[in-house]
Amino acid sequence: MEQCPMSRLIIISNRVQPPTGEGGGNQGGLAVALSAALRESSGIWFGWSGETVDEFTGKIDFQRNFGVTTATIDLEPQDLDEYYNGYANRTLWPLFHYRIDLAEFESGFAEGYERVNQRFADTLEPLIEGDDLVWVHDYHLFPLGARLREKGIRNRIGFFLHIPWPPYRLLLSLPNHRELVETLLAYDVVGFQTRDALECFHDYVRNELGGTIDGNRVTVGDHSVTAIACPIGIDADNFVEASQSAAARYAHYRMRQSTNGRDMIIGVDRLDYSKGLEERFLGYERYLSSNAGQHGEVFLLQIAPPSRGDVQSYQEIRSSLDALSGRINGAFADVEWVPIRYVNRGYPRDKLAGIYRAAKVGLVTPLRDGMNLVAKEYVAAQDPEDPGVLILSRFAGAAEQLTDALLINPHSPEDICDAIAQALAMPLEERQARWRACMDNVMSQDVVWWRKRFTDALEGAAAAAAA
Ligand code: ADQ
Repeated sequence: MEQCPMSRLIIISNRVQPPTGEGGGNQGGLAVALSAALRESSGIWFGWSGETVDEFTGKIDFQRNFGVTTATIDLEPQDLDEYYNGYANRTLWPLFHYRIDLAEFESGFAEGYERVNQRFADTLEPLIEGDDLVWVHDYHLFPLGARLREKGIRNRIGFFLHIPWPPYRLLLSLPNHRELVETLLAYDVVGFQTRDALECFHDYVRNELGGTIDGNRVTVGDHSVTAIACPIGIDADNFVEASQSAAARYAHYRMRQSTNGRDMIIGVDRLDYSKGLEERFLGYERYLSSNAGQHGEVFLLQIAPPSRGDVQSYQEIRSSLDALSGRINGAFADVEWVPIRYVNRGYPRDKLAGIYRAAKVGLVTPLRDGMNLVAKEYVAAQDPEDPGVLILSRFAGAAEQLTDALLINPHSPEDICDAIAQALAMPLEERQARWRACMDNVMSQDVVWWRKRFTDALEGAAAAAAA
């Protein structure tokens, strides 16, 4: 049993995912890990309920599920438009994923974002006590720490960014970028997924804020913050277990039956333009064009549940993928074989684990990704005796850790095509060696390791400040 954190933990994220069962049920790995930490420290998970009301009241709905207390507030429809669909997902998300062409800069969005962060701070403040550790998550809530400080909160407050941090010059295109970045100085610890993201943050601090970097300490004027790379992992033991569950074995068996001896390539992603799905389909199309002998021998199963459907760029990527998969299937399919099975829905974790295990190749090709947990799940689900091959974009955060995957440039259809050919022909010994190296990392730097690394830094930073 890992040691309990001494202080009560308060976690804040845009949405709250309460546990659905003792073992986590179908909760994602992140929610399972955070729930475990909250349970051990009798903490609280605070965030938006997902519901809207005509007028914001600040009323907090407390619930307790499987030992975890959640506290949620309802927002107004205008908040949803400006803060969530607006600034978070139409301004920050595209810009932080290097898609300045898709980023929309509306002053109304920025105002709504500030308003909601203020609302979070106002409603959260009375819940914070004594030496609670406060841990804020992701790009929806950059300013929350600063707003809490303004209200006199002196507790240790940390921030973890799940998405990439953009290069310095790219960030300059965000109106009020300086104001946004400066709010990070209110935290005791700021965590990034990768060294690359951390270095981009350092560049901004040096060039734009005139700050200095000394090891983990970033100093601007009389403010100092600990900034670390702290890559998130999956709940690896739990996922390995899930991949051997009855549901997974059944899914695996059904999948093998339906593949008819064909090799399966798997892709699993939220339907998002950052995931490189169009480029993936084009890379696979190139593979089909240049490997006629493989027609009927291989297929791509792409699982992509729609997300953020209120945002236009998400509607566009969806119709573009519909067209592209239709075109490729129309060009290559015959009466007994369809090259792409394209599925727009989610699956329970157990079943997903069984499907991963049945796939010879895991194709994970985001154009940019903070980490990408699918890559790690694919590795964890493999049969050690006969593992599949992970093809991974060098622009996913996971590429810093899974260096024995086949690393590719997701913008290049040729790279994807060559990697598929290499993966399908890879001898067993090489597959095992590459998988073992990836698996060692997935197991040792799992989600509990990540959580502990972050909360230890948060406790340590406070000790340093007090010394
Ligand atoms: P996401 O962009 O959502 O997360 P990712 O890390 O791949 O991306 O996590 C997706 C999760 O959803 C995985 O656990 C996956 O199994 C699950 N999922 C996807 N499709 C599914 C389906 N059809 N059915 C069931 N489950 C499905 C953001 C950042 C990432 C970062 C994570 C965590 O964008 O870079 O890794 O947060 O920090």
